[in-house]
Amino acid sequence: MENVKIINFKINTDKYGKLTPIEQKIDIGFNIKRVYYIYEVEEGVRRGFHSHKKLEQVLICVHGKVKILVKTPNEEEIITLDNPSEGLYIGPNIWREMYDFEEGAVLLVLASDYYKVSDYIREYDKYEKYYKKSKKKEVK
Ligand code: T46
Repeated sequence: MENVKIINFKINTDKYGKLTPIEQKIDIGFNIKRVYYIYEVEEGVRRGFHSHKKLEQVLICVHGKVKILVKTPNEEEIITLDNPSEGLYIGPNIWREMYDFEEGAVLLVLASDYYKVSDYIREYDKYEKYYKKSKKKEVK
């Protein structure tokens, strides 16, 4: 779907285990200004429920398993992340929810900007309006 894609990172396997490098501008199309990770999420918890105006991010489940719902007013998709060599790119203007965190799961996020409260849209009806307005602007 628009502004969402899976990125497959390189895996270096040898007799000592596996190593996956991630390099800015090579594996990730944006400059990484922030890294955070979500962990110790209890069973039944659903997080997210927002969209970003400008922020680009790549989500990587470095341990365990988690489901990500990505949604626009026109389409939606559920992606299971359970592979540390796979990233989910989510660009601007996409509603997201994260749920079904497996016990011990760690969701690592690479972000294109610092934490800015003003970039969040946390109510779905406001997001829908913002999305439709920005699509109209694109057509002009
Ligand atoms: C996103 C999904 C995938 C900070 O202080 N700095 C930060 O960089 C972040 C991301 C959060 N926070 C604070 C703000 C809240 O008090 O940490 C608390 C939890 O954040 P939030 O409720 O926004 O977490 P999620 O899991 O709903 O969403 C996060 C990101 O905020 C968001 O950008 O796309 O993960």
